[in-house]
Amino acid sequence: MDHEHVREVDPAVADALDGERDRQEQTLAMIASENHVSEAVLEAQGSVLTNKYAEGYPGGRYYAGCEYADEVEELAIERAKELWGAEHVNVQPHSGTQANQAVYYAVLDPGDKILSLDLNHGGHLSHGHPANFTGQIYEVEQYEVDADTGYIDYEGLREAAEEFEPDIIVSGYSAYPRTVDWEEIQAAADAVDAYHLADIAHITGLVAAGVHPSPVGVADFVTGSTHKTIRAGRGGIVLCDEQFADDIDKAVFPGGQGGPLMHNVAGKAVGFKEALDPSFDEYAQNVVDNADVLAETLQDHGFTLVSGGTDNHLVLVDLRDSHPDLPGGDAADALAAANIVLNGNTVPSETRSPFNPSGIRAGTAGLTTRGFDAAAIEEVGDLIHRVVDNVDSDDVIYEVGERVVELCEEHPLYE
Ligand code: DSN
Repeated sequence: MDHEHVREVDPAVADALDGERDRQEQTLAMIASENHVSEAVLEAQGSVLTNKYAEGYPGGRYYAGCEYADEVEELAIERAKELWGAEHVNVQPHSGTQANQAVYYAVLDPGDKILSLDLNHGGHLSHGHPANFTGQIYEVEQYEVDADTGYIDYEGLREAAEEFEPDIIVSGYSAYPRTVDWEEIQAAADAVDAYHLADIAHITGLVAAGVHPSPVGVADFVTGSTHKTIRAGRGGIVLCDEQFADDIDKAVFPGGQGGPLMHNVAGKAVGFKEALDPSFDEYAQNVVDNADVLAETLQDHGFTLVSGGTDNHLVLVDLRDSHPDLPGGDAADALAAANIVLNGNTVPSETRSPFNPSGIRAGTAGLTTRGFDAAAIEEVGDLIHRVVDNVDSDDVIYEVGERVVELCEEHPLYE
């Protein structure tokens, strides 16, 4: 992966691409929303399909010359149907947020009501945050996790739904370490005649592999991104029953997007094929097992985890008990200096700013892709502890950074 053609034209960008490749090789990608796609997916995403406009859908495009675009999109759709068992799939959303946007656009009018999880409790910007379009054109009320357990407060959600009478309830989260009970949320939606959107962006791969229960066939709409735990081409996806197919397709195009990014759709098709291989189920199970090992290791070192552990691919550490003077952003900076890349994250009952919050979030999807087993993950947990306990020690950060490079070399990413 030398970027030789880029180098001929643009050495500055080639240097940056080489730098990013080396950064990924030599650091631990523990941002819970990241992963490493295969070289096949990279090749598909960097293919000639980037040149093609294909507004419309297979068999009904607005431009000529779409025969290969049709083939690729049909393959992506068929594979997605098989992976998630959905009646209808739209593979064109450019991102998870645009998948959500399509659902809102399909079934809501401006001023309609969204009930969603608070961002500090694990929600997502596109679920109604004031800085996002959803918080500006819809009326939003939020539910929370239980203050004591860190689990979704399903009773509070039901009460909030009865009081607020939302048009849609959003479930599915970006910093929630526990299994989601889709049926509980569906029951709350049914009780007030609301739609239910389950955003499985983080856990698409876990759901496809059956290591997390599926909301498909429970919620009215399921959205996701395609580059996190599912490890396919970058972008988003909408899954729904046939009855909503036309509304969703129109909401994606022309409602919210122009021409689909067909090179990314090709990346999705290739990644979905890889995920249909039985080895992917083993990978997804390993992701969850590794997260559990990480959770236990961190707890053994005295860290407090939101909800006391994890059922999925991520752990959320609330630093306020173990390191009351260390905000999560500063912890993440020290870890990055030691080649461990994760993010500062807000936690329930947040007392700091989102720019330097009280928690750190770490995921195991990327490390599992490069073959980290339980012993290696336990060592990573030890290294995280060493850095967080010594954020002002250049010596510790240097030593941990060196060990991380060795671990990375033992688990190469791209040949
Ligand atoms: N940025 C993603 C995350 O980190 O969870 C969600 O969009």
